[in-house]
Amino acid sequence: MLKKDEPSIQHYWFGKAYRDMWEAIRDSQNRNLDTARDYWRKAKSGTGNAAEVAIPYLFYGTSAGAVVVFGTLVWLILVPIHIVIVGSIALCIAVTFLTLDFIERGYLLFKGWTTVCPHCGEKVALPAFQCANPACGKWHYHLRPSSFGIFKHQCKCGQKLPSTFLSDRQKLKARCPHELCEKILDAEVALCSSTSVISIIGPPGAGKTGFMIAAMEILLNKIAPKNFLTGRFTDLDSEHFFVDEMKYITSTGSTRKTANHKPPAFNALFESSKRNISHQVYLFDAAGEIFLSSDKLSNHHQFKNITGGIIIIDPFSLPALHRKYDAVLKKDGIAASISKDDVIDVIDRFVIGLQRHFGLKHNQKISQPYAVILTKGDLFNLRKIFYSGSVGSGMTQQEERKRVDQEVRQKLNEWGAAALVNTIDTRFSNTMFFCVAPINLRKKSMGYDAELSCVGIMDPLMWILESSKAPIVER
Ligand SMILES: Nc1nc2c(ncn2[C@@H]2O[C@H](COP(=O)(O)OP(=O)(O)OP(=O)(O)O)[C@@H](O)[C@H]2O)c(=O)[nH]1
Ligand SMILES: [Mg+2]
Ligand SMILES: [Zn+2]
Ligand SMILES: [Zn+2]
Repeated sequence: MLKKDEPSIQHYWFGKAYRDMWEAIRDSQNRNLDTARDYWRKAKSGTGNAAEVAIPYLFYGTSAGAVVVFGTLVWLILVPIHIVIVGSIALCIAVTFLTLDFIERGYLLFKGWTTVCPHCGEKVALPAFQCANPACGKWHYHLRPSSFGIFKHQCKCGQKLPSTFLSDRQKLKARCPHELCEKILDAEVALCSSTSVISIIGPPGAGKTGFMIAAMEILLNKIAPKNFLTGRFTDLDSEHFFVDEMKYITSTGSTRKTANHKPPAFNALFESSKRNISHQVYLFDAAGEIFLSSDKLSNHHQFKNITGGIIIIDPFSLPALHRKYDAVLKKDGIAASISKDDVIDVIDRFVIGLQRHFGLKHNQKISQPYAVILTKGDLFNLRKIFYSGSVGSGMTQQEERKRVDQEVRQKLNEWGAAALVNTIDTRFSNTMFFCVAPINLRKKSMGYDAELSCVGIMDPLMWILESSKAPIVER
């Protein structure tokens, strides 16, 4: 919810001008009446004989009457003229600020600039800006061309603040305008960039965080340079989490379970001054537990702004592979890293959550692109089933994607997951199936050795970014 009270002074022609005008109108009428009262007093001042009483009475009485009648007449003519003049000036200013506001909004729309708060997931049409006067520090929630001012608003402390991006509003300190969040935002990034919100969905332990770390690595170090962009994290929390998680994977062979200590989102900005691009990719990796109840989704506003999604499936949790590999996984001591929950339940609850809380209609399929990903493809060389021998087969990228999509679907059917494929097809209208290996876990004589290998991550990412027309991959 946006706060309504604005600590700015109304523009003169929308506030004080009216008070001044009413003051002037009241004042002129009072003066009229004072003059009439004055004459009336004089009219009654005659003493002596009848003539001495009647003459001033006649003269000043007529004058008092004339002042009341003609004064009021003139007053009645001048008041509307005054109102029209003040109103016209206010109207001109209103037209100017409405036009400028319209142009600014149109420009943002044309550029596709829109941001989603990395902290609460709500869309941020306009951040709140802090008064530049350190002694004041009040937050302004409507710093745009308006009745508070066209290019500048004046804070109640007297400080003038720029109110358009033409007048450098983005240089002010900004924060999320949503009452329950109010976390600091980089105004330049929030105001002047477009955003892809990619949500990662899957049960606890499916491999969402492993995928997310690998996806960010590929975005920053492969996709960005390939498209002549520079990429960086938009906040230190995300950057620290990324570095820590990479270290944790290589030192322990595992990711950390997602809990509250991690940033709710993983946000990076990709820029190219040459190609006039400034695009944020926001990967949202919630703890798998939120998908075990549709009502836990309601706090995560990211879900109403999704531009693309990823459904993570741990293949070793599927019936056939579970039967085949469970004993070996237990013997090797890695059975705990296999997901235990049913992906169909997760998808059903996700869809119910979207219907209950985020406006998805009951008979409506989810239309954004969703990559359905079998992960942990390094274990037992699973990924090789889909990719061996296909390299250099003369297929186009599209044909190769389609081939893998068909093969993964077929294998899922063989592995006892036909109902899962069916659920996905009933709930989503734009999907593509992949198999990846974000981490490579190698067995050693003593324990395991692990690295972030990112095998196959590029393809689903590119597919989602292309399908959702993200400017960083548009040709
Ligand atoms: N061998 C292998 N293990 C993986 C891979 N990806 C994830 N894992 C392991 O699988 C387990 C669960 O992975 P996470 O990525 O933490 O799973 P998650 O879906 O984020 O789980 P929650 O945070 O509980 O929702 C961890 O032990 C990971 O190390 C992979 O590509 N290969
Ligand atoms: Mg996780
Ligand atoms: Zn927020
Ligand atoms: Zn101030």
